[in-house]
Amino acid sequence: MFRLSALVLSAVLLGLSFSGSRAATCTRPSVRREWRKLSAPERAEWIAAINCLARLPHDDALTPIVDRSISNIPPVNTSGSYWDDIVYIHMDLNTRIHSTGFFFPFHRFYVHAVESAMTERCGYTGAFPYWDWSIDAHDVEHSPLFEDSNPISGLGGWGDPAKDIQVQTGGFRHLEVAYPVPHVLRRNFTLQPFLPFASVPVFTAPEQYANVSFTPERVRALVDWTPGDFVGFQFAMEFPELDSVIPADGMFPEVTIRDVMDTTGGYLCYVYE
Ligand SMILES: [Cu+2]
Repeated sequence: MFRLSALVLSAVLLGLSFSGSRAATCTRPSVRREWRKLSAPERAEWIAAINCLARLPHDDALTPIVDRSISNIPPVNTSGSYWDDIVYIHMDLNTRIHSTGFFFPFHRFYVHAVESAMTERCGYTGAFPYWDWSIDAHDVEHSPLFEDSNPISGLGGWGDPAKDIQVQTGGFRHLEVAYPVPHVLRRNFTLQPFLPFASVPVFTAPEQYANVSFTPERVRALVDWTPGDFVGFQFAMEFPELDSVIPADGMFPEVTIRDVMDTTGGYLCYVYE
């Protein structure tokens, strides 16, 4: 029943898919750089663009497609911001985009969509940065990324436990977010992230410490499994249907998995430094 309705929905969405994408070309790909390689003004511009999206109003185009009895999330908060809408689609689509063939394609699409919103709505001029967390995997808690308290260019530290773990420093210290309830950005750190899910059978070792399972060596082995080969990696994870439309809850023009298989194929146009 659920699968059937998902199929019908896919067929409907297919007709609405973004058809011009395959004709696009990519001659000057943007270069995504590691956060530490950005200058302070470049970091400040990225933070300012996120904060800008968080000042824009809710977009009525947001149309959740997953029944809330399945997504198990709060309803849309129309007093939230455009940034909250972006966050919401990731929550709404959780069961569609995680542990399925949409996993890699959706997240490529999603980061691209956020970057485009930053550029088009907030005048952001840079490329989307990334975090090479294998550098910090041995001690994520003390990663320099979370020790930069600069009020304009820093990501700020962990939240204050005495203040509802709300972030007190850095460029996001005033960021208000709407879900699950309106609050200032919280940021917690735990080495046992899966402990709360101990009763869920899929987590076979919920008490395990994250820095044991995700050593730099383990991360490297995962990446090197199919080095630089997103297509091979994607197929190895789960055979995707290339014509499947990536869901976007009405927020962004929809494209197919095929459109995001190549980061310099035209619809996407970026490389990693
Ligand atoms: Cu995700």
